Amino acid sequence: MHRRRFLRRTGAAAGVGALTGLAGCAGVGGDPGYDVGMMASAFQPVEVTVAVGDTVVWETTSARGHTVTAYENAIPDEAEYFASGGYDGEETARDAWSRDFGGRLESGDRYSHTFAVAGRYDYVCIPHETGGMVGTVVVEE
Ligand SMILES: [Cu+2]
Repeated sequence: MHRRRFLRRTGAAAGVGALTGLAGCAGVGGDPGYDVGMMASAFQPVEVTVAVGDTVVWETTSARGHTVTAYENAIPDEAEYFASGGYDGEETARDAWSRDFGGRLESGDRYSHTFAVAGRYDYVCIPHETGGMVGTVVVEE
């Protein structure tokens, strides 16, 4: 599947580091360098399916700032919590946003997370939650 290959490639690019992967090669060869774009009020695509060990890269592709914030109760029990800003829990992430927009990804900013546990992960963009900006990562064995 194209998506699988794509994710594997971005994972490798992320390992290379900021010099290439994050320098902004959007559009080159049709590979945007990220897996999930954050549009004005939606994750695109809303759902992605990856394999255990894959890294998913999000990028804010609109002018508005967004967050990637896992729903603590909607990820596998054994899974590591994830949120832009590196917060270790949903409440912490929400508090940080309320306080000073902690975890905000401005236009062109990226966030990535490597999924080590199979299962379904639902996440949200805190400032646009009421607008329905939620997404899902499905991690297969
Ligand atoms: Cu948002």
